[in-house]
Amino acid sequence: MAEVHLPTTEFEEADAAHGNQHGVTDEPNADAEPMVSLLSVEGELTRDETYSPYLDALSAEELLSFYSDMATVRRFDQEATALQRQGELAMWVPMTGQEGAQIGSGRASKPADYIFPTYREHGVALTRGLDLSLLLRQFRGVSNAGWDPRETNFHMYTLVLAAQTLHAVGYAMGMARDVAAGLAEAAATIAYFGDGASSEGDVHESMVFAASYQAPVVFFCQNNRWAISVPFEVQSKVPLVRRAGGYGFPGIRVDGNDVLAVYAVTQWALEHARSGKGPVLIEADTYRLGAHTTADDPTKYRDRAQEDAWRLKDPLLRLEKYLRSLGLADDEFFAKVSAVGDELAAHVRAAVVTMSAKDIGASFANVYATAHPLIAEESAWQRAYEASFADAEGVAE
Ligand SMILES: Cc1ncc(C[n+]2csc(CCOP(=O)(O)OP(=O)(O)O)c2C)c(N)n1
Ligand SMILES: [Mg+2]
Repeated sequence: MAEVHLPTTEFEEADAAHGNQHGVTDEPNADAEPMVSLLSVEGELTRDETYSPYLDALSAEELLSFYSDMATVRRFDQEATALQRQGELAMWVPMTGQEGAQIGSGRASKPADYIFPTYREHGVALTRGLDLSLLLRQFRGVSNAGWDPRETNFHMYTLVLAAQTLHAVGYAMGMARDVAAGLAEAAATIAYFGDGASSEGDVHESMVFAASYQAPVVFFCQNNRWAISVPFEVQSKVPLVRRAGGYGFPGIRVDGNDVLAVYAVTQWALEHARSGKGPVLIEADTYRLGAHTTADDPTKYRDRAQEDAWRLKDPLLRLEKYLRSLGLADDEFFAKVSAVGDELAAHVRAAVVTMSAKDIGASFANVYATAHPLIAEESAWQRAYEASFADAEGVAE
C-alpha cells in the first residue's frame, strides 16, 4: 500500500493545498543553503569576485598570524578548562572549534569599531589585544567584568542571552551621530550572538531598530549548532541568514571554520555598515567541539559521530595545509606558535592563582536593601570557595 502523508498542522494543510508558500524547507539546517567558503578542508583556496580582494591585500605575515592567533586561543582555552578542573575557576566556557569564526571576524575589525561579545568570544578578545588573563577574573568570581572595555573597545561579557545585541544597536546609533557631527571617524559595532540567542525577542527588536535607523552594526551569529542541549533544528525552521531579508538588510552565510572567508565577509560587512548603508547579518556556520560549559556533558545529548565529522573541518588544520602548500610555514614555525601558546598558558595560570576577591563581598550586600536567605546562602558558598584557595601560594587576602 502506498504511504499517504496526512497533514498534522494547519500549516501543513495549507502547504499541501497550495504548495509550500512559507519558504519553509524540509530541512531547516539544509547544507544546500548558499555559503561563502574560500579555503577547503584540503587547504585549497578558491577565488571569489567579491571576497578574494580582501585576501589579496594580506601580507604573508598577516596570513601566518591568522594561524598563530587561532592556535594561541585554542591553547588558552585548554588551559582555562584545566584551571577549572583543578578548582581554580568556578566555571569555564570553552570555544574550541570556533577559532575560525572568532579570529576571522575579530581581525576584520578596526580599533575604532566597538565589539559586543557574548560569553564565549575569547578569540575575538585576543584579536582586540586584551590580556586574556583578565577574561578569567569573572570565572574566578573576583569581578563582575574584569577589564575596562574602553581600552580595547571590547565590551564586557554578557551572560543574559542577546541583551548585548540591543546595546550594540544603541551604541552604533550613537556612533553614527558622532560621525555626522564630525566628532569621530566612521566605525561600526559587531554584535555577537549564538543560534540559541537568535530566538530571543531582543534580537528581533535589535534588528528592527538597526534597519529603521540604518545603524552601523554587524550582527555576527555563530551558529555552532547547539544551544546547550537544544539542536539548531529546533531553533529555526529556516536558515538563520534568511531572516535578514525580513528586516530588509543583507545576510551572508559563511563557512565559520574558514578563517579567511570569515575575515573577508566581515570586512565587507563592516565597510557596508561604516559607510552608512546600514546593518548586515552574518551567519557563521561552525561547531562547538567541546562542552557548553565545564558544567555540561555533551555525551548526554549528541552523537560522537557528529563531533568527529566536524573535527575533519577543523579551522586550524585547513589553514596549516594551505600555509605549508605555499611554503610559508614549516615545522619550525608551528613549534614557535606552540611555544607562544605555552607562554600565554603559564601567564594566565600565574595570574589566576593570585587573583583576589577581597572586594566582591559588596556585590552580595548590594542586591537587596535587607538580608535575604538566598543571598546569605550564595555569599556563604562564595566564602567557602575563596577559603578553598587558602593553601595556594601567594593568594592575597
Ligand atoms: C535570557 C537568558 N535565557 C537563558 C539563559 C541560559 N542560557 C545560557 S547559554 C544558553 C544557550 C545559548 O546558546 P547559543 O545562543 O546558541 O550560544 P552558545 O552557548 O552555543 O555559544 C542558555 C539557554 C541565559 N543565559 N539568558
Ligand atoms: Mg549555539
